[in-house]
Amino acid sequence: MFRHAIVRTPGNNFDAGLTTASLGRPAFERVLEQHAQYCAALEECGLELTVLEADLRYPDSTFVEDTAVISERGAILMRPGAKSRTGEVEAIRPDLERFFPNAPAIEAPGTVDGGDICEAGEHFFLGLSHRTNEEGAQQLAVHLAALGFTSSTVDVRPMTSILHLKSGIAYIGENTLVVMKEMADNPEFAGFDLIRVSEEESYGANCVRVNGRVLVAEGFPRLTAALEERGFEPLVLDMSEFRKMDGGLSCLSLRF
Ligand code: CIR
Repeated sequence: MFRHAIVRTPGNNFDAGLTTASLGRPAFERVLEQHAQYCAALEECGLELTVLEADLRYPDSTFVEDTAVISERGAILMRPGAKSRTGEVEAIRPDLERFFPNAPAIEAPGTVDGGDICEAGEHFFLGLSHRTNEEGAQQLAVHLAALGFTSSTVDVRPMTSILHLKSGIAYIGENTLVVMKEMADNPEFAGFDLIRVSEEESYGANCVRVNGRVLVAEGFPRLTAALEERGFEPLVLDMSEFRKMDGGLSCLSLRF
């Protein structure tokens, strides 16, 4: 059960963040609207929110998930791999320390974006990407082991359509992984029940289990139906403006 989430209001320079998507510029009014709907959805799932002020020094800082990995046994501060984002960790540190004093941190030359880290019960999948390097993943594995978790790496560097591991996979509880087609046959995931996401619905794979619900992006009817068939309760949200900046549902909050 999650009780709390940290989110950060997008700044009016949100469109100056990093992106590889060619979906056009996000419209700021709609960004704010969609962010407010996202926050309302988390509250509907029973979470109490800490809403941080926009931080114009870091246009991508609304994607708070990349700054930390939080488990029920403690938090670890990340070290995002994009230069323009490294400072986001210092910016959010005091807010995290209110809940998690003395959290260890990934150190240089290690880099890890929280979006590459997928918790699946007692095990964590650590994505190696253009943001998360092997040194960072090794450091994180040690911190997770100290908390009693196992971990293994999944190399997503050859997959050009995704930024992070969790752009293509989500653990939604009940031993179930939602996974994009390109990754579904990875032997790492063999012990899980898989919901395979077709290529056309690939963006939808970044969904998030929050207590009784699964947050899913709007526009992916087959995925939504597959979740319902298996007894999950989707909560559908319009993510169009975040998608334009390579963002998804998971990256907009830190949940604990
Ligand atoms: C970036 O490129 O870093 C941001 N524009 C998007 C980060 C999305 N984060 C995530 O999926 N965890």
